[in-house]
Amino acid sequence: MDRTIAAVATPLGEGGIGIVRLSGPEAVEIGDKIFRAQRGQKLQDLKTYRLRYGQIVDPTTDRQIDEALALVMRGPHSYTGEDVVELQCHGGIISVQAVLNLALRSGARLAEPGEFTKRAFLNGRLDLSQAEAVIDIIQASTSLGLEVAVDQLEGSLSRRIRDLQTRLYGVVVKVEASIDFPEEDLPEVDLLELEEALVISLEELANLLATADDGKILREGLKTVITGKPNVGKSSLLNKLLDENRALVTDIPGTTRDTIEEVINLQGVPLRLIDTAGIRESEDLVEQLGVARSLDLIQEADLILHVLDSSVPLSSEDHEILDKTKDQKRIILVNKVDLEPSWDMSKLGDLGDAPVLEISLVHQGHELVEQLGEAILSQVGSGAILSSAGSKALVTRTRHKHALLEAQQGLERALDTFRGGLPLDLIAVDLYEALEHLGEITGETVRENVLDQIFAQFCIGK
Ligand SMILES: Nc1nc2c(ncn2[C@@H]2O[C@H](COP(=O)(O)OP(=O)(O)OP(=O)(O)O)[C@@H](O)[C@H]2O)c(=O)[nH]1
Ligand SMILES: [Mg+2]
Repeated sequence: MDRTIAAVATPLGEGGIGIVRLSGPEAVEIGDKIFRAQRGQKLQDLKTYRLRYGQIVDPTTDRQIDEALALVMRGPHSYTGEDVVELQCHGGIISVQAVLNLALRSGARLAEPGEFTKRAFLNGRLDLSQAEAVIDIIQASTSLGLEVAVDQLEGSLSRRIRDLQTRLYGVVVKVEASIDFPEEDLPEVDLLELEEALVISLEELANLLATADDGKILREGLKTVITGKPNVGKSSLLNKLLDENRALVTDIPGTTRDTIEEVINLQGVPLRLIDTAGIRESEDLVEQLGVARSLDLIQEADLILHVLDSSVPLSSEDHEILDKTKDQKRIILVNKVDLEPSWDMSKLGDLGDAPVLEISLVHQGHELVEQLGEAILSQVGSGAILSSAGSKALVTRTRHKHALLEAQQGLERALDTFRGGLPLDLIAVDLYEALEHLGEITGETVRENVLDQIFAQFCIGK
């Protein structure tokens, strides 16, 4: 962090303003090399959080590149905790790039993706779960997802983790104290307190883990795979839900070859809708590849929308798909009910608790979209998502979920040891392990390569 980094912080493209951001020990110095304030004042003499109007000038040729506002924010009270200069220029692809190049030629190094936020983390401005929330805010695809990410940035998850850590450190202190004394000497009440602290911590972990499925859906979207044999109306369903003619629809079976993915916002829940190639045996190589992809996607789906055609006889393909998806959350859509039926519902056999909807994608309009939306939300139990979001911390990342699961296992072992009447020092090992896993969430005990992976998901300039 001894180098000063620079990057364009605004999206690449035409816009009213484009911002080049500098952070590091020489941010102000480099700023002064390339920015000339209208009134001649140096950025160096500027108080923190002040703006100056002036020109960006190439110091080697004295040529003016753009006009700009320069903002100075001195560390440690800046986003990164370091000296930061933001040059607010005109938002053109060439102009912003030219200003960045000047900064690079004047001593800055191009920032890596997420490096500003990484520095904020390393300087203690944010913990790791808050840094992750920054990227979630930027990438949120619905307002509900945004709400949860903002709460996390504000510290909702960090606080829950810290409370857990504090309680467990209390247990560790007691356990270590007791190691110096024979167990009989530990007062009865302390032992009870110790057990209670473990039990409460396990409950808290279970509560957090219970939010992980909903949290993941909010952050990543609900992977919803539209499947069925050829020509049943899968692409028609995608188009209907998107309200646009996104996928080709024809009466030729095997129209869709590749997968088509689009995101829709279902009452705040991002739905990643994926239309797939109709599943059947085929001689055609391209179609075979499409079918293989469809089968893979079925495995990865959070929710299956299985479309059937009521106007043609049920076939072995329909039954195969029903069998493949029997353990998954699914909704069965019996389509084309406007046509003469060629089979009745009893033929479908036992479908567990999957809802079966009779629909006509050709004849039904918006009321069908609403009906489908409700069926989808009720199937994924996202009533819970909608009511829980915003009111408490949600575990939105798989990384956090795994850390919590590991911590849970450690604590369960500790409790077993305790209840088994084994020596207390055995508990300490498990407690330390649980604490270490909790520390991964906030970043106290996280490994360097994990950090790199996390910040690599950011955009450059954040
Ligand atoms: N009568 C009637 N025809 C429909 C209905 N839904 C879809 N179709 C027609 O069925 C044909 C196939 O529709 P698609 O949406 O392309 O079906 P698909 O399942 O995507 O087909 P593949 O991509 O070949 O697997 C088209 O001609 C649609 O217009 C419906 O509710 N009623
Ligand atoms: Mg299709």
